[in-house]
Parts: sequence; C-alpha cells; structure tokens
Amino acid sequence: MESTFRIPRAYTGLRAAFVAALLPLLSCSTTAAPVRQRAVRPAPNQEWARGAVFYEIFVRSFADSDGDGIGDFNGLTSKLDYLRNDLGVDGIWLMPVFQSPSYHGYDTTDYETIEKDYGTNADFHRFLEEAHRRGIRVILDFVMNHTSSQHPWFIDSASSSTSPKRDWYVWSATNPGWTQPWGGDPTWHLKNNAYYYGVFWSGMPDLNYRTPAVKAEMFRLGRYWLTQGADGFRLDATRYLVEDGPGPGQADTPETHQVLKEFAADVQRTKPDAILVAENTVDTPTLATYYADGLMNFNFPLASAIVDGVNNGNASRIRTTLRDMIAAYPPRIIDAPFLTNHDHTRIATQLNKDSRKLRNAAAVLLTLPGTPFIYYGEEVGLQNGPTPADESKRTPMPWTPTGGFTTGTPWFAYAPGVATANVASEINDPQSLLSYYRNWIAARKRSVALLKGDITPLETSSQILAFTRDSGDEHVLVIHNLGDSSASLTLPVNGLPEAILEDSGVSITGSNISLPARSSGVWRIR
Ligand SMILES: [Ca+2]
Ligand SMILES: [Ca+2]
Repeated sequence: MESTFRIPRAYTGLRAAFVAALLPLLSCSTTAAPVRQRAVRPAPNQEWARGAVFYEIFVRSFADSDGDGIGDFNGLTSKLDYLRNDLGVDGIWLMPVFQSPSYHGYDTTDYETIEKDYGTNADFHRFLEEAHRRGIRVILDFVMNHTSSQHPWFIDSASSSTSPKRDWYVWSATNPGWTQPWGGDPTWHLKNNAYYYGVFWSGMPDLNYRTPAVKAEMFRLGRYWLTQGADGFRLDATRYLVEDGPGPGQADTPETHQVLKEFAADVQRTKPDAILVAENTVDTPTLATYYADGLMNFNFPLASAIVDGVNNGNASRIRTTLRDMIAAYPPRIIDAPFLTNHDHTRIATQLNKDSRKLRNAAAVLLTLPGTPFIYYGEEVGLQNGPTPADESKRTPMPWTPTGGFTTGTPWFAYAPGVATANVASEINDPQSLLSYYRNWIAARKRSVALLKGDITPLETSSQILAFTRDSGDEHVLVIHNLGDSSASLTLPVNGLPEAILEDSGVSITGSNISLPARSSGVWRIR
C-alpha cells in the first residue's frame, strides 16, 4: 500500500546553473557532505544483490496457463526463460501471493497458503525451483502492518473485548479521532461498540506489534517462507508498523524502527543472504534512517526525480537527489532504484508514449548503483489501462499484438497500444524498447563498476546527467543527454575512454563527446 506521497518542493530549482560545457568538478559531493548516518554495512552475504536487476510481477496479470483469465504460477513459470534469457533479470519481486479477498492481495486472510486464483502451494514451489534453477532469486511481498478484516485473527479479535486475540489488533473504547497522516480519512473504525485502528481503511486492520504474540507469529511466518525457499521480502508499508499518536505520530516512530531491526536480525539469522526491501515513501534523509534497521529501501525521491527530469529534459533534480543521497545515506548501502511500481501511473503514460524519453529513463535506471527494479511491462512500453482505477496500473502483460496473456477473457482489459507495445513484436527488433532494456542490462553485467561501483555526480549543463562509477579497479563514465537537442561536451575525466555501450550517433573525437538528443553512453576509462 502506498500513501499519497509528494516530493517536497525543495528538491526542485536548487540548481539553475546552465553551464554550456561540463566542468570537471569531481567529488564535489564529498567536500561539503553533512554528518553521515552511523555506518551501516550490509551483510557480506547480501552482496549478490548489489547490481542485480529485479523485476516486479503482479501474478494475476502476468500469464494465465488455464484460460480462466487470471494469471497463475504455472503461467509465470512458463515465462521464466523470457525473463532470464531475453531480458536478463536476476531477481523477481512477487506482489502478494497469499490468500486474500481482494484482487491485489494486500489484505491477507492466510499467510501460509498461496492465493487459490494463482494455483497451489505446490505450483508455487515448482515456480520457485524453476526460478532458482535459472539463477533467478525471488522475494515475496510481506504485508506486516495489517491483515484483511476477514482474517480469522481479526474476526476473533473483534468478537469480544475478552477474546484471546483482542490485543492482536489495536482497540479503543472511544474514538480517538485520528486521521490518516497523508490525508483526511479516519484511521479508527467502529465495530461491535469499539474502535479499531486501520491506517489504510476499515478492511485492513493494523496488527498490534506491542503484543508479543503478534510479533512472534509474524516473525515465525517470515522464517517459514525463508525456509520454504524465498530469498527475502519486499516489506509493505513498513513506516506505519507501530503508531503512538495522531498525525505524524502514526509513521516513522522509534518503536517501528525497533520492530524492523528485530525482524531484520531474525531474517538474517534464518537465511543470511536474504534481502529485505522496504516501502517507505519518504524524503531522502528519513529514508536514510531505515538503512540502520538492516533494510534496503525503494528510492521514491529518486524515482520521482528521474521521471520528472526525463519528462522535462532537465537533469538538475536527479543530480540534486543523488547528492542528497550521498550526503545522507550510510556508505556502501545497497540502493533500490526504480521508475514506477504498481501504485503509479505507468511510465509509458507519464512520458506520453515518447519512445525517446522511455529509452532515456531506462538507460538512467540501469546505470545507477544498487538493485534496479523494473515494473513488469515497462520494458515493452506498457501504458496505463483504460479506466482511472488502480487496476489500470496493473493490466495484463502484452505478449502478442492481440494480448496473448490468456486463451480466455482477461480478468481486466489490456491497456491501449497492445498492437505494437508487446513482447512478440519487439523481441527480434533491434530498435525496440525491449532490445534497449536488454542491451543496457547486458552492458551492466559487462562492467564491475556499473554493477557495484560508487557513484559521483558531475556538474554539467542542465540537459546532461553525468556521473562516474568506481569499483576501485574499474573507473566508468556515464553520460545521458536528456535534452531534445544534441549536446557536445569536453571529456570530464582524464584517461582514454573505451565504450561499454554507446547509443547510435554518440561519438568521441579527441576529448570531445557528442550525444544526439535523448541518448546515452558509458565508457570505461583507461
Ligand atoms: Ca489461471
Ligand atoms: Ca501499524
């Protein structure tokens, strides 16, 4: 679940500089860096995730094996070769796959049983085995903050003030009257003459982590899926775990951080190479505080800056955000950058189907440090669906010009543009968006610095995003032209550039680099 999130305006307009050529201002971000967070080093066992490319999948919409119009695990298993061989992904994030009354699954009624629409637990295990056999790791969406109001725990809890499960949820005899920290809706809901707390809505009552039995049970469920083979979790709505007052007291509390620390430690004891990637929709300094809990974090401020920067042909806010991260984040954490997820308008729609902008966004994402996450369909230009509902952000994967997701009737309509924006039409076309994604993922894997190196943004004109990536042994220069006009600049580093990947028309003559509009290049510097 995501609350309404807006990047503070302070992220924009800080750098109005319009320098015509690159200024070789190396490492300017480190000279005036504020005090860093306490050093947090990810466990060495998690190093596999540094650089790995992940792919977010909504099982209901990915591939249907039996013609009932609903995607399932057998369908997903049949597409693993596409993900591994044709695209090059190293990991999968599965949106919720446990039993749920809703189509999206973010309100669970049974944390140990695979959603029946998607198949059986055995189907899930076969999928997991086939993914692992191909070298793909799988993390599961783990919804810790709340359950469904139809979960047996809540039904028991709500049945009486003396129920054994009463304290598994948060109850009050009177209405405290709080509203959502991001909006005006109430967070206390009336049931059987008492009020229970549910920050998202009445159908999702919050679990009570002050009750030791709740913490013990949720931690046990985490261990259960790790021992079943999961490679970690995407953690839903983690900043709302423990609330202690109205308004801002409902997020980012010290008790929330404490529960997350204990959960991360438990996960690491159970499976040392497991990763946890948290959904904390906050600004960069607040996001930084969650790394100390032992989590990776989706980089919401950077995602918003990239989409905005690509759309406007201006790299300034991306550069500022990168510098904010370097200043605030503990050194050597593993970032989790992305462009959009299941809560956002599809990037093809946000960028008005402009194929040059879609390439720009892909190249930026895939040259960043950390673990980039691609939302399914982004690689073929999947647009938002035909209605204003959230389902339109999660429409069936377009495999062929007529859809190809099911032999039956899809559970929700295909998005517009399926005739051209689909896997079959793009897979053998070297000029397609899918080939562009494949090429940049492959380039990433040819360079240790691109996979694992630190990032240093360079000061440039506003239409250029340039940075170096350093792994110690390897030194790489990355330049993206986000502008609608060509750009020419002086090589901002010393040494001989050797192309790892250059878009068509990018050229270097002596110390001069030329980039056509909306193009990118990456060079190893010798
Ligand atoms: Ca099905
Ligand atoms: Ca909560």
